Amino acid sequence: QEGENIMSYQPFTEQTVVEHVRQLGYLQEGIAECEEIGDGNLNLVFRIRQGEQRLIVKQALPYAKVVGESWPLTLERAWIEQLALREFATVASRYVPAVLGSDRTLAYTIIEDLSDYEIVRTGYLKGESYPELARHIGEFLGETLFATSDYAAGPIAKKRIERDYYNPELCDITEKLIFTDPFKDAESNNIEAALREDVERLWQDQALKVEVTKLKVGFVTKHEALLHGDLHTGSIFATQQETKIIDPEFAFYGPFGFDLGQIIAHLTLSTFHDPLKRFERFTDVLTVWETFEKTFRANFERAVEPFNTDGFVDELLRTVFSDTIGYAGCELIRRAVGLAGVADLETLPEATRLERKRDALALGTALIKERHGVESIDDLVTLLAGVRV
Ligand code: SR1
Ligand code: MG
Repeated sequence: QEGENIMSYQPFTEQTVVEHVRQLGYLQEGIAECEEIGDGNLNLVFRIRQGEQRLIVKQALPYAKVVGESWPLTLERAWIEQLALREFATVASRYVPAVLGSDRTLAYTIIEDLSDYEIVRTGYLKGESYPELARHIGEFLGETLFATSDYAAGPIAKKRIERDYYNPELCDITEKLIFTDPFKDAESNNIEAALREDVERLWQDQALKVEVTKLKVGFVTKHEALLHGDLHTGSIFATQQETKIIDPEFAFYGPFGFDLGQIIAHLTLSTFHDPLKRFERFTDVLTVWETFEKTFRANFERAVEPFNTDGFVDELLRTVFSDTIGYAGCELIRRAVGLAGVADLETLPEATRLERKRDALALGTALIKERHGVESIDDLVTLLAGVRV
């Protein structure tokens, strides 16, 4: 824990957060501008400005904002988030914001201001493109997934890092909202009446449910590397040249393919909103995977014994690839019927929205069931692009 802190937890207001960071020495006396800009599902986010000084303070609430106080949620996630940002920065500092401060009791992290950047999902909804984004994401994942794995750190060092990322409550949200609830008549679901029949058909697909169970087992049992855990386009800030990955409060040790699958699902969802960007976004899918693979393979040259066995990395990447496809499928389905919808779908006019949600269900099902038969990233892109929009 940084510094001495005698305060107990209180959610900040625009006034109290300014006073707090002033006491810490980040601000001078006098007027500072402060705005709460959080539009995510869980936290408060304050942007503070005074002259040249610009800061972001992100504070966890003790409940899930998207549902309300009836869904209590651990404040420890804020501590895990700043630890993960610092860990990622050790090998990929160009792709994460600088952490300026953090407090475990008050559950906040202070990061550099990213006002010159835009949240990628928001940019996409306005028709924006980010030409470097896919390569940056691929490099970020190739660097961080390797660096935090057994293959780089060795089993003892890796297990020491892993201890810090025991994140059961946030993992439980993912397990329920992605792998369990969308596949049954759960209270948390948000199913449009006109989609009910389609979703009921999904619930009767026993072969699909077996495959989803296998993917969930992989999520809970494969402690391969430190994941971001929620890598959608709302967790990425970008400009035309730069990319910053934020919000790793769901960070934990999980399967290599999970973050890859999530970002591929969200690149695909963005084409459901803007079909004219299909070629660009599917090229991005290709670039994310190819850059990840190239970076991971290059790093693997220095894998520790006995993992540096000839041919092992090829086998490993084949499994990561099929896991990636399966996790992308689960994410597509949950964003169409689960608790946390996405603006890419929700802002569409009704008739188109229903069609695109059906497409998400069909494509998600195909990815999950056919993942072992997809031989290459080109085949995956062909499968993704096969959905009519
Ligand atoms: C209750 S939290 C709902 C969703 O928001 C987060 O961003 C994660 O995606 C989570 O599944
Ligand atoms: Mg988030």
